[in-house]
Amino acid sequence: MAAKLADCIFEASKDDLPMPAAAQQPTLNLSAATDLSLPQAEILYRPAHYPAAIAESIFDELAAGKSPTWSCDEIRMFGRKVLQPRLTAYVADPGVGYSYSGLALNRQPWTPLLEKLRADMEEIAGCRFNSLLLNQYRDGSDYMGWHCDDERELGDRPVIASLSFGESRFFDLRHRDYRHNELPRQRFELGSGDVLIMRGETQRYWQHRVPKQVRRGGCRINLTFRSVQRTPHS
Ligand SMILES: O=C(O)CCC(=O)C(=O)O
Repeated sequence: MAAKLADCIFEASKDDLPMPAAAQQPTLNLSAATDLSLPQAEILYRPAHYPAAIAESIFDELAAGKSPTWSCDEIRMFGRKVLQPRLTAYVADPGVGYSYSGLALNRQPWTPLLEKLRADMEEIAGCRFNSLLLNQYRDGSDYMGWHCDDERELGDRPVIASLSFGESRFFDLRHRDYRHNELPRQRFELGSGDVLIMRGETQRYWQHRVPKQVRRGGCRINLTFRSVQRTPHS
C-alpha cells in the first residue's frame, strides 16, 4: 500500500485567497539563518544556502523537465476530479510510494543532481531521506493550500527539508488550533536557494501553505525531502 499524503494538502478554501490587508501578518524579514522559535515547532531557515548562480543552474535543470518529468494530474476533491493547481514530480528509493486524493504518484529515479541535493539536506538535517516531492508553481496563480505533513508513514516527528528555486513566494504558517489561541500567523518569503527545515512537533501543531500571489509572474520550484518509515509495496 502506498503512503498517503493528507487529502487536505490540495484543499482550496477561502483561506487560500489573498488575505485582506488588515488581517495580514507583517512579512518577516529573515536575512540570516534563523530558528523561528515558534511554540510547539522547530523550524530552521537558512536563506541563500545555495548562491544565486548555483541556484539558477539548479532551477534551469529542474525546469527543463527531462528528469524528473513534471505532470499536472487530476485529483479527486469533494467527489469531483480537478487538476492540481501546480505541476508535481515524485522521486524516491525503490518501494517507497505516495498516494493522495485518489492519485498514486509515479515514482521516478534519483538523478545525480537530486542525489547531491539529498546529501546536502541530509547533512544539514542530520537524518536520511528516501523520498522527494517536487512542486512547480508555474506562476503566481499556482499555489498549495493549508496542510501539514503529518502522515503516519512519516513518523511521529517528521523531518521535512524544503529547498526553493526560482521566483520568491510567500510561505505562511498557522497554528492548527488558531481559532482558540492567540498565536499569530507567520509569513515570510522563500527565495531561490533558501533552505527550510521543519522538525520536532511542527507538523503536529502547525499548518503551512504557499498562497496565490497573482502578480508574481515567475516560476518557482520547491523540493521537499522526506523519510517514509514504512515502505509500501508499490
Ligand atoms: O512549496 C513549498 O514551499 C511548500 C511545499 C509543501 O508544503 C509540501 O510539499 O508539502
